Amino acid sequence: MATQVFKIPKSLKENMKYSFCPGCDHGVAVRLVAEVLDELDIQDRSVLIASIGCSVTAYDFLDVDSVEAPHGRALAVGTGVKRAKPNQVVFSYQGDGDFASIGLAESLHAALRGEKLTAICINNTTYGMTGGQLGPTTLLGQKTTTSTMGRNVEYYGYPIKIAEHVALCDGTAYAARVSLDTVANIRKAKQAIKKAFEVQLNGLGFGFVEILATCPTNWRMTPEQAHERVRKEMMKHYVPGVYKDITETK
Ligand SMILES: Cc1ncc(C[n+]2csc(CCOP(=O)(O)OP(=O)(O)O)c2C)c(N)n1
Ligand code: SF4
Repeated sequence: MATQVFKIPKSLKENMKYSFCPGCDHGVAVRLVAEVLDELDIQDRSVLIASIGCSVTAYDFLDVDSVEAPHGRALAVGTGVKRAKPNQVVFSYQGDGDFASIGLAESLHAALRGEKLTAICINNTTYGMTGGQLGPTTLLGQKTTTSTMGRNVEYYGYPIKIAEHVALCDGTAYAARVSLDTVANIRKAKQAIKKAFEVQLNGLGFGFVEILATCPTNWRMTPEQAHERVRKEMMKHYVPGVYKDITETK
């Protein structure tokens, strides 16, 4: 008898039209979220708070209720949804620009308040949807359409280490940074996403995962080159790891 080794998660919509560019890690990240929703059996009571940017199209793929809260306001709206409906599982799926630039105040204050929310932040070191402008996570020296000579400290300041900042918030129960550059790291990423949902399910506080991801289109690279860049440049500055896990100390 044949063994099934691959199946489409039930938390993904059927016959969806794929909208991400070839080699973009958004597709892998969204799928991991769907697998976690399946494994935790929470699809029916989950609410996605969608953002702005390429990440917003998560609502085209995930078969869950969703609310769109663009321009960085995802976790403010998520707070309202969760407080009104505490039995729902509320999570955001945001880009680094949305989460850590225009939405930095909303994001950190949700963590500081210890909202029982899960936030997934895709860090591709650029504003993807709008054409590859400099974002809060753009690395020093990185050329973008708005930093054509490369990011320098004098003009643009330093890139933000999001997971470390979130971990410093007292209301954060779990904060991790993961990468999708290898199969082993994709597996680790899924475990981190699961943990970020579990802390919400157990009422422990804010759960957060920063996912290092490719944007081959705006980096003007092939998918292979883009993953190499994640390994050689991004992971050196944005070191993967678990930055806070209060379940470890309980
Ligand atoms: C106040 C404001 N300025 C600019 C924009 C245009 N805008 C829409 S999406 C986006 C970039 C989002 O980048 P990011 O959050 O990194 O997500 P990605 O597209 O990389 O997934 C920008 C700047 C906006 N929506 N609102
Ligand atoms: S522009 Fe970048 S982030 Fe957006 S879908 Fe294409 S590769 Fe992905």
